[in-house]
Amino acid sequence: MTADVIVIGAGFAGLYAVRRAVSTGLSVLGIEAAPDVGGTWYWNRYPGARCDVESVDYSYSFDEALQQSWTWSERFAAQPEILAYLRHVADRFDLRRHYRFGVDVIGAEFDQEAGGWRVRTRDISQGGESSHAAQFFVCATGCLSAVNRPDIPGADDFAGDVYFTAAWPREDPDLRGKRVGLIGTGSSGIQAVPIIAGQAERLVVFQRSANYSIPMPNRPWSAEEQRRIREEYPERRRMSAYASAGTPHGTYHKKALEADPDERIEALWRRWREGGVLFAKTFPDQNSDPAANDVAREFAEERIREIVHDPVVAADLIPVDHPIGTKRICTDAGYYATFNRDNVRLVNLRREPIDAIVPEGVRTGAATYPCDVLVFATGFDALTGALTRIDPSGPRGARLRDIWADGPVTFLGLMVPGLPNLFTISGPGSPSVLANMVLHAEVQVDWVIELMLTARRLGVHEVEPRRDAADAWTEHVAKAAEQTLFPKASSSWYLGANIEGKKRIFMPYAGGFGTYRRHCEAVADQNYAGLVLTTR
Ligand code: NA7
Repeated sequence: MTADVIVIGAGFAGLYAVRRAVSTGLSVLGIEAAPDVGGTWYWNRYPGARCDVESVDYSYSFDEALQQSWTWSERFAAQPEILAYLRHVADRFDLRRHYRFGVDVIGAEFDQEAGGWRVRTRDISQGGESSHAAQFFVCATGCLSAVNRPDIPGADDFAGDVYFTAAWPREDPDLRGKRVGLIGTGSSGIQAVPIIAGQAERLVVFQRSANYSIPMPNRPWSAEEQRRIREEYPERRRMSAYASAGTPHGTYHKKALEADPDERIEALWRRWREGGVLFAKTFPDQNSDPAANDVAREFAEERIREIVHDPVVAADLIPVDHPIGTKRICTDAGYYATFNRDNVRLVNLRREPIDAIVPEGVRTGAATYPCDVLVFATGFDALTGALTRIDPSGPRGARLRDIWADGPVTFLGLMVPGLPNLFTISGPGSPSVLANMVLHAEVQVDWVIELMLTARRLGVHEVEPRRDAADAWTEHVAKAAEQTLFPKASSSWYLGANIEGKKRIFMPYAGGFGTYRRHCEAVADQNYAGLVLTTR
């Protein structure tokens, strides 16, 4: 065996998995496609890239000394600062020495004779292939890492430069004086648009589905705030540990319609001004009661109409296919106001779909838009894509793609029946993108490493969820989604709707981070009920 554990990924989850495994005496091989640590925050370096969760929460909690060693400069950290933080963590715990960087995983098979996984890799720059073996295989491959490169006719014929927000060049391209076409209006497009509009000669934004976006009132932390943050960190983490989204924030103390109209509007204004994703959870019932949702939705739509001067453009920017917050709500720095600029134009692809990309630009049903540069902000094959692209196969020949042919089946979003000793950090069936991803990764990794240590202690070679236990969890995940309005977002990547041919199933666990954590604890407390532990 090359190591006890192979970990794929050097983002928040992968780095913590390596750190935790090493600290408990397990030997680890980390594999990462990028040349350095960072994961999502390595690749997504497009203009305006910023986390929509406050910096003080979107950071590791496992080590108080680490917490005290880092000072966030802004309320919402930009990509370079988050990447610098992850480099700091890698340096501090000397994690890079466990990794092979610049290496792509091309397949993984469970070898029952050897009692573990054989993971096949290709060196991205040299091209050589290798094979590595370990008893345990941790996929910390990220929810938003398999880039969606839409198959638009003529894409290869475009004469200008093409960039993907999710694989942005390390050297920022110079867009000054350029006519830029940007396709995609999710978080990435919405963050990039105001900045590109300020650089380019002209910007045409191609919108297939409008999204709700909340202004992000970002600002530097003052020295006094930074001091207080450090002092109050333990309390902040305590409040987050079992909270529904893994942050210390709650909702308004009354349901939307229990509050009188003035009170409602005041509560909404407060959240609007606080900014960021919290607006999606102003009222406790906003995500489950359509009438409560309408209150917040109408408030947000009024703001869009106030900001955007041209009423036709404003109407186009208002979503028509989902209750607010049921697709990932976006946060922006002047997105709507950008459409008041003379050099910016919105093209509604629902009215004039793209026919083709042509050498000189983008041709829709109504016109050809000349472009020197195309920016694809077209998102990801989210939640499952990074895993199904590896398509691990288990001891009885079961392949992940087959096991998940009708949608992801998991135990706690962490394990898959038929694939022993394999763990999917932030996998479908866990809260993942609905929660604070950093604390979520810590909870899952702690659980997984504890299971590995228990298996070692008991002389167990294989740990695998029973099919009925995985089915029961998957059903529980579906039921939790049914209690919410999430499944009503017909074009959401939460449901896989952005990828052609992908099964439409709401994938994250909507029961809340705290509830999820208690489920994980209960399974461990009941001697891993639901798992089969096999000794050879
Ligand atoms: P998203 O949110 O998936 O957004 C991708 C956008 O690209 C979205 O507007 C898509 O429209 C659009 N898209 C995708 N394919 C096409 C094609 N073929 N033609 C036109 N438009 C297309 O990805 P982001 O990177 O912005 O954000 C992902 C998450 O990262 C975000 O939610 C945060 O959690 C952080 P659609 O909606 O599918 O109609």
